[in-house]
Amino acid sequence: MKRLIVVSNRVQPPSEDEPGNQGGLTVALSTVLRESNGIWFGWSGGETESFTGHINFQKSAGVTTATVDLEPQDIQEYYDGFANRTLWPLFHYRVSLAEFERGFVDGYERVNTRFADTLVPLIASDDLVWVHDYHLIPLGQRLRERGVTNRIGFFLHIPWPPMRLMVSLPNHQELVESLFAYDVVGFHTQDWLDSFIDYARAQMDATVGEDGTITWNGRTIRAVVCPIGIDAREFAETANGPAAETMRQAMEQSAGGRAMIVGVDRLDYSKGLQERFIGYERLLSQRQDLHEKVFLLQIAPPSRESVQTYQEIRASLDSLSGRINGEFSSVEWVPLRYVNKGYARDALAGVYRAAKVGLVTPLRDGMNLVAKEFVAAQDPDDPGVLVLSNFAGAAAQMSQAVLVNPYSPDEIADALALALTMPLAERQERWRALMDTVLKEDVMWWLGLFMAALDPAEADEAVEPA
Ligand code: ADQ
Repeated sequence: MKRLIVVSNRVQPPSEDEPGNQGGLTVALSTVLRESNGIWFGWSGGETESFTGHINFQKSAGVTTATVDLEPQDIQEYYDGFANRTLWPLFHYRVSLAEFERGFVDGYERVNTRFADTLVPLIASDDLVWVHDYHLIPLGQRLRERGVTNRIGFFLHIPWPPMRLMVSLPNHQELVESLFAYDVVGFHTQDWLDSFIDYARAQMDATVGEDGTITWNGRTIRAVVCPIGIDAREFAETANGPAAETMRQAMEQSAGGRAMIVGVDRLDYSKGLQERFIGYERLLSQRQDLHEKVFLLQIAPPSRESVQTYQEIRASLDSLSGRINGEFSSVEWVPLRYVNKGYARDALAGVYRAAKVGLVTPLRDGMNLVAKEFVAAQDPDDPGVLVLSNFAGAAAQMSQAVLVNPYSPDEIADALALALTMPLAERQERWRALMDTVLKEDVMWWLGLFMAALDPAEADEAVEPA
């Protein structure tokens, strides 16, 4: 087995203390990193006055991590700036929220170059390198410029925007061209891949082969669709376990017989939280009969608080939740419980299991793992209903959910009304189909798909009869 080097903005090593409380991505990547004796490289999350390239090596649950600190200006321009104020909004189709600053581009280039300089000495001749996400698009090219000839793959965790939006990025050409330094480029869905292909054809005059290859300027890359999954079996077990059960019972008691609708998201404008609250408000104003009988629990821990748009959306949600509760609450009933903190995964599994409806309505999402977690956590005898945005990557795999247009308050209200009264047989039928997919197309399946493209020789060997 070849050694794998994973590179991502932040490194999320497995924790030795709480093995049951880590995300599927950490578990899946850790498995391969452990088995291949690999390295997980990235930013420590820490600051240093002046970048030295000093690498802090650590070993956690058998996984070696290698992290570097960044300068405050790097963090401002690369992370808060180009990654989160330019690419994140643009790639989520929110071009009016995107900020185009030359300083951000400089910081992004600087950090990608620093990453490359620091990483090159760690790469041995037979290693596979796997770069993750929008923070590090040019890293492959920086590595090639430093003589790295290894197989290098890139996976994008967020959507790829339509060509007409992409061209509003001042340095779009340079950025997209840099992707051709990779051997493999992966997306969650065919939609995102199609947008990439549209761009490559129209803007670069690239040749698209029938076998998924794209050739431009003498370089051929393989572009693949690999929808990420969760460790569904493990999550279902967690949802059945003691910590989840304690949480489920606590929720059931506090619900007092009322049906719970649950939303769990990072507080981010891409998640459609304002639109979700307004859709729920619409339901309450249309359906007097549901008053006192339902409530929405929205768990939304703040993220990226140093970015102004995130401060604005938080303020707007504070005001919306106040308005909804002010208008509809009674002395005995709070229709919207809005919680700004995170929960351990096992507790979250219990919350999902206690809910009658999972409300997952991003305006745009690369995949959305909450939708899959909600399904995996359900009780097969009495499963809740998933209401899912058409614009989440997950919708491509989860057609048995109640699919909605997240921009339409009426559609959200209708979907909620339908979900809350759905007969048991239909709930079970939809859930079984969804659970089949979530189990089959899990995180190890995703990893296998990408690794097979990154290292086709090894994949061929693996399927050859002994
Ligand atoms: P995110 O935008 O962060 O990920 P998502 O896929 O839903 O979105 O993953 C969020 C994870 O955080 C889930 O595992 C969820 O359980 C957890 N989480 C959310 N709120 C939490 C809370 N309050 N407490 C504890 N845990 C919480 C990005 C892309 C997605 C893509 C993933 C993976 O934006 O589209 O699915 O990467 O590729």
